[in-house]
Amino acid sequence: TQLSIELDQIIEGAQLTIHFQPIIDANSGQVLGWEALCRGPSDSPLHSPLVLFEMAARFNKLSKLELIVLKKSLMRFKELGLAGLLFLNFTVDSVVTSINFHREIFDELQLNGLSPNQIVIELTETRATDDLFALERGITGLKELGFSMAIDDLGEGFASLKRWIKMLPQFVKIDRHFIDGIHKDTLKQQFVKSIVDIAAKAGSKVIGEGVEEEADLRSLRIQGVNLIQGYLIAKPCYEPLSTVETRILK
Ligand code: G
Ligand code: G
Ligand code: NA
Repeated sequence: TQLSIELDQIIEGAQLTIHFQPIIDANSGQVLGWEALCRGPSDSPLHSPLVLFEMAARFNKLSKLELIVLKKSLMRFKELGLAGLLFLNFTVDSVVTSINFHREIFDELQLNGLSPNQIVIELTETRATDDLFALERGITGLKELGFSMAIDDLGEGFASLKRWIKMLPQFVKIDRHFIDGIHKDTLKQQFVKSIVDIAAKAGSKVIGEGVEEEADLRSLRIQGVNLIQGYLIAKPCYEPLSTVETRILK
């Protein structure tokens, strides 16, 4: 079909672009790092990474896609001269089931003159495997190579919160659903507060995702969330300014 042809073209590297969105310290305004977000061709349903990754999974081409996204992200990060940490999204599958993949990430970094301590690997809480033993082994392996870990979209499944925290990720990212409108929602405030408390015990830093409003940012800071990402600061961008003009609350 037309879509599977497009998928192959994307996997060959053509038409795949990487956008970057900053993650900042809301107190100092300093950029902590950048999340790489991939995009297919703008006129295709595969523009959305959600659709793109679902298609790739269905055609058994997930690891090929992840490798090309990785290559492009590293190349573009260097090309743009961005400073700070590079946050990369990976599927749990690739991290858990393919130990070779760890080596591939490592080798690609070396090719680009980057080191694992500049990389934060984001795993989404919801698309987790049931094989917790394998997951833990995969994460331990990556940490031993010097990578940092982040749990993405935290809050989508509250029951799994404790088990994720057990893996002592350097970062946890709170899903934007819990951020949106937090300034007028005491339940969301309590939820975020409890994540901040548990994360502190685990030594994880908390990032609030999808911050769009100043009032929500203010509320997040009251709950102890100082690292933020969202349209309020900057949208994901093909050519981001390396110095993000931040609007920091006094
Ligand atoms: O940028 P956008 O909101 O369209 O992203 C939608 C989803 O796609 C997000 O959950 C994001 O984590 C995921 N995504 C974006 N880029 C990548 C990528 O390079 N790899 C993986 N596995 N997921 C990605
Ligand atoms: O699941 P993950 O955290 O990787 O999702 C990142 C997605 O969230 C990207 O698709 C990005 O475009 C989107 N995003 C980033 N900031 C905001 C925001 O402030 N509001 C909304 N609605 N989406 C955002
Ligand atoms: Na992410």
